[in-house]
Amino acid sequence: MSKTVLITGATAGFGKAMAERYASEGWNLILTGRRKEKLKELQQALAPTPVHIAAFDVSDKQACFDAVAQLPDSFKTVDVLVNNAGLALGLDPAQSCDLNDWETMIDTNIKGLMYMTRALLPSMVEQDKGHIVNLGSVAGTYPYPGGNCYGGTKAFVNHFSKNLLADLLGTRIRVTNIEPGLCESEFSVVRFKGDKNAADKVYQGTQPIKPEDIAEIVYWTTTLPAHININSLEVMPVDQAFSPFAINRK
Ligand code: NDP
Ligand code: 8X3
Repeated sequence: MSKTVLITGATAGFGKAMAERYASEGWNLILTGRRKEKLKELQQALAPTPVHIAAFDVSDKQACFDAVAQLPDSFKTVDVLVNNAGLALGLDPAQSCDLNDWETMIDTNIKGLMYMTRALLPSMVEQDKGHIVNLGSVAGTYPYPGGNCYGGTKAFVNHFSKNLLADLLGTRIRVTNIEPGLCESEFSVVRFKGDKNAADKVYQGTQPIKPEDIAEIVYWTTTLPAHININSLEVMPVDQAFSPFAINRK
């Protein structure tokens, strides 16, 4: 019988690439995001793969629980939940950034991920099977100027993922936190609020990771033998590395 994956944020970037990857292996798909038209386009492009779409904002608690409660019977058993929907907004220093941006990042990257997890976990526990893959980031481990709240939300994702594993010991449920570095998607266009030039500069002259690469890695973690859990996986392009500590000199 085909397995089912629920991917949040499937209208673009990693989520869309994951939808294509899982569809190519014969999985049933539940695809979510706010842009209904994009979900419909993807559903059509993936035909005849069985695809259920649900357009909602993950920061809306009720909408998350409703979407899960209203899954059609043939999609009710979710084998893999990919908590991928998320965003960075702005790169301004903490002292001058827009507080609304911080709230949106917390509502989406933290609360949305929590709601979807909490909505699906009881049925996973009841069936004693399932896999939750969260999209963290290298920003959750390594600070950088302007990373402030975005990095904070991804640090939450890292620790929440590991704490889930602690609670789920004794079940067959797996939890994985994928922590990518520089990847080209709509991510920077969103971060710079539609400024495509600023977004393009992030990737200029370098070879970032592609959404398809992340899709491959996510797919791999969820198709390993059932006794193996990848707790976390940090992945950066070869063209990205670390800097020395910054020092202020008078
Ligand atoms: P994209 O901007 O390309 O895609 C983000 C997806 O999230 C879209 O499908 C968007 O759909 C969805 N989304 C955003 N906000 C909401 C919301 N409130 N409710 C529902 N869906 C939402 O970014 P990526 O594919 O690059 O990013 C995916 C994840 O990976 C994010 O969590 C991001 O933080 C993380 N990540 C990205 C990295 C990168 O460099 N690109 C590196 C490390 C981590 P819609 O607009 O239709 O709602
Ligand atoms: C996205 C990677 O370095 O832009 O999570 O924060 S970074």
